[in-house]
Amino acid sequence: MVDTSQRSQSQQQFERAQRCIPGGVNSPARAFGAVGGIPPFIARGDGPLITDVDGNVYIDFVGSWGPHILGHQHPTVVSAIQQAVATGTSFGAPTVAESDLAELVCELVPGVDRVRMVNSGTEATMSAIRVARGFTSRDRIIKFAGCYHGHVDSLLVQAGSGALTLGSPSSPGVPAGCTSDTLILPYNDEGAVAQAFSEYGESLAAVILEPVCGNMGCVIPGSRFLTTLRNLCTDHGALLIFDEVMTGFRVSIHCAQHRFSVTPDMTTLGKIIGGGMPVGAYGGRVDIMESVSPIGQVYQAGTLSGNPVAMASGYAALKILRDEDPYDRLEELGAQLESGLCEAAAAMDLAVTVNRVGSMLTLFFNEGPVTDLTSATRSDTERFSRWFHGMLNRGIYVPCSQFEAMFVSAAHTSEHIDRTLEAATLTMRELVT
Ligand code: KE4
Repeated sequence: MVDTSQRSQSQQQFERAQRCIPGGVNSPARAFGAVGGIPPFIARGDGPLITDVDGNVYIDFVGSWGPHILGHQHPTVVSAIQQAVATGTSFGAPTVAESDLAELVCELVPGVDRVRMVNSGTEATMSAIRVARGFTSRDRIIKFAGCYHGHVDSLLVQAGSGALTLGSPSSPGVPAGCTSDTLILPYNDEGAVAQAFSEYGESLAAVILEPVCGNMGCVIPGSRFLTTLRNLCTDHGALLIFDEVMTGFRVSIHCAQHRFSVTPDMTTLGKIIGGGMPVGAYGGRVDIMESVSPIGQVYQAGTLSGNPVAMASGYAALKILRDEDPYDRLEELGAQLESGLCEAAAAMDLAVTVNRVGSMLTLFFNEGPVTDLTSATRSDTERFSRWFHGMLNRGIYVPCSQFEAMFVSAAHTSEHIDRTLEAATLTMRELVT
């Protein structure tokens, strides 16, 4: 058993960081708030491994929360970044690299015929919502409980008192007016969607969702859910937006929209599209995207959008995914991990549910099934915290929340999965004793 519980350098760095950065982190998800303890400060990544400042090595199933489907420091991606940075970093002017990546995205994503690059998934979803509202001249939007689309004001919203009431802000600092046109529905609830359309249909600008949810843990769309949304949006003139920031190029080289055979009107992208560099994107039908400035009236802009270094990184990563097609192997590794976790838990009569699509999966401490936020939040989060620390101390780095997804990369091997399952068995045994 590897004991990586010694984290003195990380502790010092965490104390230092907290003196100048809120919570010591630049994104709350990293602060271990849900599990407690000191987050390891990471010094480097190599393939499927990360090493912290105390020299502890971990098998990484976070992958920077999704971008590293190829593993850390893929040589071709690193080389593309080095070559790009050798000619400058940013010009605030058009570059060839932007067209290279845009053409590849339009080639790979069925519902994208025009695409605008931005710098994060949040920027992508914020922009897509504005474009949908501008294109339809409507204000109301539907989102689903448990789906996260970044820290966009209109999407930081909690369900109103009644099932069909418009939302109220879920964060201080968001004015009620920003969320008063946002309706929150239960994920996978086709009846609630049909009722919402019958009540609000002609005033709806868009429906936005994660086609496979990763932000309440991995939750899979029911067999008719995406098709139902597609048909209702078409019938009522609302735009269907797939937030594929997490699923894009993760569950298929052609995204979830290809895997589930439902084409949205707009798609938002992030994470993998940047190959580890800050890139987001939104795109869709030509008629919709031609409403975007400078050719259209909907304004959206960004100093570093389409940054040539980030473009080169994303282009290299997507080309590898397209040309080397690791998806069958990602499926095999994901299946090996899923079945091993389920077998280990069953052997100890430990109540778990594993939801998986390809190389993204979540182990819920929950009898199951887990199909929406209500069922996901029935999970035993105290038991999850013990699981998390047991795995961390055995050199396995999983997401620090029950309500996130694990990611397997093309750099993982069957041996890495076997080592992970050995650690899982030891950790689960601790949970049941
Ligand atoms: P960013 O602004 O963090 O690049 O993307 C926001 C976003 C949008 N849509 C989906 C489906 C997402 O999953 C995300 C961000 N995901 C989280 C974790 N699940 C990022 C981690 C973090 O916030 O630090």
